[in-house]
Amino acid sequence: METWDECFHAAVDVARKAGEEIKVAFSSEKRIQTKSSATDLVTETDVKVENMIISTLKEKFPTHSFIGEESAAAGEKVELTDNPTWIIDPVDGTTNFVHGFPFVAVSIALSVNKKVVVGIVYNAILDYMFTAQLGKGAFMNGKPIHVSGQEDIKKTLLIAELGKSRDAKVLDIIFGNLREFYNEENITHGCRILGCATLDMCQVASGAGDAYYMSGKYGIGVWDMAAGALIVTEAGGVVMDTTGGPFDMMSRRVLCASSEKLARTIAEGLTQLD
Ligand code: LIP
Repeated sequence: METWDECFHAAVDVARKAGEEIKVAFSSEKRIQTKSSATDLVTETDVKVENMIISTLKEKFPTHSFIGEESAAAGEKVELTDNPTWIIDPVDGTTNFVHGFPFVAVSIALSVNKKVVVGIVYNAILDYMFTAQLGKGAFMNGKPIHVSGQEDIKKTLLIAELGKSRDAKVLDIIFGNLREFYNEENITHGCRILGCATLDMCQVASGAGDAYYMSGKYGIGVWDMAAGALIVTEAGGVVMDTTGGPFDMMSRRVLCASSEKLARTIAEGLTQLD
């Protein structure tokens, strides 16, 4: 079986380098622009870091393909083929980054035959390096991590996101979904919103949170999910579609949980956005 060790080490190295740039920029003045809407932010750091990651990996692996959040925003076609493909979010949690809220991460995944074999999520601000290789387990700062194994919704710390849309109908569904798990009958221990999809998934992987979901086309892309999904499954967790079907990283929907039972309970309670 082909191993992807060389790619794994290259991804860790370039994530660290990206993290250094993000950390310096985090406490400096930022130039902020908007992309698809007034709530979809981008900074010069997002673009600079993505270019650095792509050029570094391209030099090492010239035959590989690339999907990057900012390249996509600039109009590049997002196409996942069987060719080894690097999937990059240079600064996940850009709104957090702009405001100095320290849940910001660089996310790098390598997909081969449309299956993720390497996943790195690095929060340089807090120095949390989450790594996984297919079949080799998940780690935080080199130590193995595991999901909590929680099955009971009533003992769950649930993580969700609000997304970028401010459309009233979309918000009704988003807040309705939160209410489904935050009410008198279906009592979770609590709900958290961190503003950083990749770190949301890593919280589930490390057992700090029990489940996370994000549904719909309003703000989540393959770059927000690819690395995190591998880290969750390698930590013993479950990743599925928010409808309860199989996970498709190109679908813009994800539900991950510490157990199949918990994932199914949440999927049954969710109203879909699209
Ligand atoms: C963000 C996600 C966040 C989600 C936002 C957005 P970005 O990614 O990490 O969880 O709620 O809508 O997609 O744009 O900061 O890389």
